[in-house]
Amino acid sequence: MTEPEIAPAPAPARSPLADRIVDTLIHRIGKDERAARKHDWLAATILTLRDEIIDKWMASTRQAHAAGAKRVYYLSLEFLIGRLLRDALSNLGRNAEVGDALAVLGVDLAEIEEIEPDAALGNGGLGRLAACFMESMATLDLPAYGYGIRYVNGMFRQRIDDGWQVELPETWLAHGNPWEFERRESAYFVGFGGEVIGNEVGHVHWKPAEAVEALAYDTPVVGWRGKRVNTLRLWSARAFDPIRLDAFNAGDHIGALAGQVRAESLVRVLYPSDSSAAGQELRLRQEYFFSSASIQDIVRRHVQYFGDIRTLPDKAAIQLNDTHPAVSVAELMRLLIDHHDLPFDEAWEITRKTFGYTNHTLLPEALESWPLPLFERLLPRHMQLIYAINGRVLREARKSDGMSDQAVAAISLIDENGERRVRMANLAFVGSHSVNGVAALHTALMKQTVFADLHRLYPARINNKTNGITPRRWLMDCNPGLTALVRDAIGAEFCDDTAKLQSLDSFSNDPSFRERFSGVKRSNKVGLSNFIGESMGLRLDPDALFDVQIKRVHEYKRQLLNIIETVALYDQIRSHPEEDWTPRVKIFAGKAASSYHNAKLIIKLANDVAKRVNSDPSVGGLLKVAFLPNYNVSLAERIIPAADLSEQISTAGMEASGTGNMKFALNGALTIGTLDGANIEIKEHVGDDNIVIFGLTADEVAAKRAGSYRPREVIEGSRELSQAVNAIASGVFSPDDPSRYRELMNGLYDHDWFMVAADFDAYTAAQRAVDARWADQAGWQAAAIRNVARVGWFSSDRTIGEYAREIWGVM
Ligand code: BZD
Repeated sequence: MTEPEIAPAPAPARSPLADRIVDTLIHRIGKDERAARKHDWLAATILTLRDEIIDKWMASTRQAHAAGAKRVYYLSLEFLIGRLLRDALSNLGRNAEVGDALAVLGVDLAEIEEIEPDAALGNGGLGRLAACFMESMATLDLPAYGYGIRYVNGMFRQRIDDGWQVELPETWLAHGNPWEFERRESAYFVGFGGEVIGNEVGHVHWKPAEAVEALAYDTPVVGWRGKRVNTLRLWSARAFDPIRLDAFNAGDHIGALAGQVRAESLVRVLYPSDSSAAGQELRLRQEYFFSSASIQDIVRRHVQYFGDIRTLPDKAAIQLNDTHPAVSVAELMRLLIDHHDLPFDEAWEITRKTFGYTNHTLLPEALESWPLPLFERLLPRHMQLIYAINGRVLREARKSDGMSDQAVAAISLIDENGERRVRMANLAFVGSHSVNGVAALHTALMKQTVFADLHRLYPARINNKTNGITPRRWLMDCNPGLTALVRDAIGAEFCDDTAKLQSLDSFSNDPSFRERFSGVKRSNKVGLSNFIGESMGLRLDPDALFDVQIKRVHEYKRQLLNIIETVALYDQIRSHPEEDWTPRVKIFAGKAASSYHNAKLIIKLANDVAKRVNSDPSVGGLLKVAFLPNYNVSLAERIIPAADLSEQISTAGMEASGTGNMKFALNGALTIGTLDGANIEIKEHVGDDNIVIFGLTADEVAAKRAGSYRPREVIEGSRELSQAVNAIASGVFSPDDPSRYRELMNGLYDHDWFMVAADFDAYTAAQRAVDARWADQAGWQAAAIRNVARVGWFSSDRTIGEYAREIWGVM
């Protein structure tokens, strides 16, 4: 008997969109369908989408122009934007359509999304905040530009070799960048060094000794529902003379290229330190390079559209993301005075009305200041202007009641203690009409500590804008399961306004909803477990409690507290195997600044502890430790939806805000945290019963530091803590080098600046309270649901609305 003939199923018809993608592939990538590899499909898809975005982009620009609208300029040395394709597709509502079109072509959208490079032009929270803000400004239909640097090598790639962090260059541009447009017409001269001719009274002319050309690359930023498309403009650098032919012809083939090499060094790497001022000349050059290009561009656009430079504050709001762009204050003054012939006083008024400054840290080592001789050599005209600004500010200070000499010295733009230095935070403060902190506690501490005297002189200037995160990337795109579940329960309105998540609250009492909710979490945990299994060979139980701390590694963030507690728990489980322990998986990820010795040692310790614990059959399935290499935005998108417990355990008073804390809560993790940064406001929103708070307050930390805190006594007084610390110090986890952690542990005994010992018992107790809550799964899921329902306020749409109304005057 012959088999009946089955006609092949007719190939699904190609949509016009599929045809366009193929057309792009052929004509712009130069490949046909058979030859195309995944990267070619990725580029063709992005270019096709970009063509559609361009129409909206131009419409947005035209509309702002026609309305004579005020524009917002967000100046940031960092934009941690991550991958863009999924975000753009979902904001345009084109996910399904593009997925179908590619499927017909035999291409899996999820697969090509996964190979898009993660654009890591930032270190951590500050850079990611800038990216969330860009998306929210487009969503709120605000005409806005982001300005930054197009680093050739962004944040380094982290490899873990035998437990140690190894830094490798990140090559995100290796396959080209289909998102960006090179704007050959937008190029500016940026000078360095040289001399100032003339004096402050007459006409002044700065003759730089060297110069580079700043060249613009624009990336479209698509808002939610594609309402508006804004521009992220990143500067690259090139020499005016790419090759000196005279030198080349004379045989100096290398020297002939020196100018180009020097220019390129400006945009070559992101400084990978997030917690100490970089200090090197190249960093100041980067700061001035991007500030100058951006301010020139803003001024050029204003004059072109509005004619009169004196109306700048009515039409432009420039926000300084920390002090990295603070030299912009002096640069705008220079352009107004030297190029637009305005008198100093008028220039100063325009400048102050135009700028706003956001502070992100109180850590003294992170407050930027530059040796005065270096600053003067590199930017002689700016130095003159800073002296003139300082003269004005100090006169005001001396006139003001009750200002001591000490207070006046603290206000000065020049630090006269020891080697004279230019204080960038003071420059940003006096040059702005608004100075904001990023969470309520942080803002209060700014007033009491680093800016106490400036605050007394200008009491109306400091204000708070609690950070937020974009719910598109951090809920809808990274957690489609939860998004669908929430939509089924309360409708889709929350997609346009996260305050509407509130209606989810009552579902916390609905057992069937709780079951579906925990089902979504479980499937996210299975996904993460598979990923960890495949990439690290570590098998995890998705029913264990996933306890996650992912962020930059820094002593103040206290990964060490978490690791020591893990060691203590390990010890307890081994001593009392009969007890009813909650199975836990401790997940860590994060990069350490390459020069930060203790942070790198903490990474090694996490890996050493993982190695020992994971291979110990006596703790079996009860405890596993995983340090995931190369933490970045994409990895965060994978981990956060799978977390049960969010570790936000910084020493109180030290984490300005935190934004990871918000992402976890929005994805239904419970927080274990200190009363620090935005944790305090998260607690107020979710309610005391739905968060686990422990430890010293910021005031108590300050009092302990000022008083007679004796960590040695604390450690010796706690059996669990001393056992864990001694085990680590004596080499239990580092048999190959028993003294590896001796110094690190001695630091706890001797000074314990970060209060690890002081908070240890409270932290352990809080962890055991977490175990007890976990045993009551209905209660746990209910609390997790209430977290999702109650943290809608932490949307960056809300934050940007506040900036727009209260700082920028654009809403
Ligand atoms: O900014 C962070 C703070 O530590 C967080 O508390 C806060 O939530 C975010 C956003 O406001 N600061 C940084 O991320 N800082 C840096 O990355 C940085 C980079 C270069 C130089 C100095 C600091």
